Amino acid sequence: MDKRKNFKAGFVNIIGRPNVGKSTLLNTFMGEKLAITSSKAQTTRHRMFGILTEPEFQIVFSDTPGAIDPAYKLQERMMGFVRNALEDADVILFIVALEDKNDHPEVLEMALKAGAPVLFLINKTDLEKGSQTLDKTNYWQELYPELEIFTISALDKRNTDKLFNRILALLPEHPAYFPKDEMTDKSERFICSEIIREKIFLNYKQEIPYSTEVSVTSFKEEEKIIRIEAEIYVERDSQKGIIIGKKAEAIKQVGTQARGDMEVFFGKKVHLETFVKVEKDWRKDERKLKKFGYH
Ligand SMILES: Nc1nc2c(ncn2[C@@H]2O[C@H](COP(=O)(O)OP(=O)(O)OP(=O)(O)O)[C@@H](O)[C@H]2O)c(=O)[nH]1
Ligand SMILES: [Mg+2]
Repeated sequence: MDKRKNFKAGFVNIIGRPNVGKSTLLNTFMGEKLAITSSKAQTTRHRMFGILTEPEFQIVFSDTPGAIDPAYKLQERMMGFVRNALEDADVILFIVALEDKNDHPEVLEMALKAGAPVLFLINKTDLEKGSQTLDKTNYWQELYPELEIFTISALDKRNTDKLFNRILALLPEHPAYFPKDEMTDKSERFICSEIIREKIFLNYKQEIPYSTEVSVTSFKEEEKIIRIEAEIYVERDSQKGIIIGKKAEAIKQVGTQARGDMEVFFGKKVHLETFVKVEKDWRKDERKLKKFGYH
């Protein structure tokens, strides 16, 4: 008997405003920290696949940047990734966060027009005060009576199994898109640069995280250790000083935290060296954006 008969596979794309929990949900489904997350908006800048393969199915989840009105070229590129994710979806997971006052229905409208089934997720229900979850559910159900709504907590895994089963039911019969041992479309270098970026989002305030880009320039795996070199780019000289910090303590902290996460991810000892450089106004520069992988 052909074991692949009835095999299901498809693209399940996670869309929503910044900071609603898209990357956290991807990690919850993957059972692994693949995408970086932070309490600051616009942490994710690229589309990233999380590929989950079982004997009966393969789900290709897509994490995407938060949907916004782009103000500069980097954000235009980020919105391009969101549009692509709307176009090739077999299932769209549209997320809002329980506490957000304005859910920007225009993004939902875009998702509903895309043609794939949309599951509407109200996330962060673990933070509920009073009857917030029910109120928000009723509000959206009245506006869109056909909408299939799930109230979840990506962090506490509340109702995520129920959601997962619904996704599986919607998945089309199709052969696998990726080899079964592949977990993402992104390289080890990309994952490392993202881990460093996450620590920058964690450790610095205001414009610094948004002015920073990271590139892994060397990744050498030896028997017992991985040796990684990374360049951290900022937009101005003054920002370079802030990233490094007094007696280089700030950059050391970023390095230590990033190395810790890399060791968990690769299950191996990591040696990490970072270099801070200035790439003047890279966020607005077409050529520099291309160099950093924003096509
Ligand atoms: N309490 C609670 N916090 C959550 C939940 N899901 C995500 N968060 C937190 O919300 C913040 C944003 O989460 P992310 O997963 O980075 O959000 P995102 O939608 O990917 O954000 P962008 O990449 O900026 O668009 C982080 O601090 C998460 O820990 C949840 O279910 N409950
Ligand atoms: Mg994200």
